[in-house]
Amino acid sequence: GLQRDEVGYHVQPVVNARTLKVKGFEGLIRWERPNGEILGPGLFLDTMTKAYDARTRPPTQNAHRVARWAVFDMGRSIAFNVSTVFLNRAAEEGLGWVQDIVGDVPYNRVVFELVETAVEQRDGNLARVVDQLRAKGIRVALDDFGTGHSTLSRLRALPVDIVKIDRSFVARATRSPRDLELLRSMITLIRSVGAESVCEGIETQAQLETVRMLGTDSMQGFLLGKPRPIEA
Ligand code: G
Ligand code: MN
Repeated sequence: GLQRDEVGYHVQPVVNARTLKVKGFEGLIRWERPNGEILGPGLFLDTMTKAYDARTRPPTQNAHRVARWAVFDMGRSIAFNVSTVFLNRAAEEGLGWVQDIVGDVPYNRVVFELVETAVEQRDGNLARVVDQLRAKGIRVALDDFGTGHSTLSRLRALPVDIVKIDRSFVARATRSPRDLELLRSMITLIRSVGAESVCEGIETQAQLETVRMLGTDSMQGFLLGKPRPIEA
């Protein structure tokens, strides 16, 4: 698939919860197979990164083109997912890899989302590399907040700009008062540490209205836009 150039980034809009305007895009890796099937990273990323580069460098196929397209409109940003395992190692080699991913897009339009992988590890150099990125004006997001390792200790350890609340919390918030209060508290907590909150997985009008009512900064989800190729 890599050799046939079938692997690349699609984009999904991130929307300002107050103005409902698109404020940026998240790049999401997809394998478009010749039979029309579109595979998400869960099905191939581990295998691919091993084949692609022993250091599990994030793949960069059409990344530059996608990044340039995303930030064409004034003020919009492009986000890429990077694994904390990769970042821990990358702390040693400077920030050359940043340009490998985003090309010549200005740093202040770039977001890196820290995603947890299955590999259990200690944070080590993570805080240092987050500082290095932020010193360049790159924003850093904590992805899937509330699940796995992406939780309060991470928020304590890392001075992130953005926290993305996992979609499981959004899905439940419209179902019970307890879950609603949990989501409200997460949004408040994120604001109180000076970060911007993003509610992920907005699929219904009720979820959209709920997270706006709770005062989240940004929203993302199928209702607002599914991941699509930039051509679409
Ligand atoms: O871990 P991260 O938050 O980066 O995951 C993004 C993934 O979530 C993408 O693969 C995307 O297809 C998926 N996704 C985006 N929006 C929605 C949504 O509204 N509902 C569901 N179920 N998945 C979504
Ligand atoms: Mn993400």
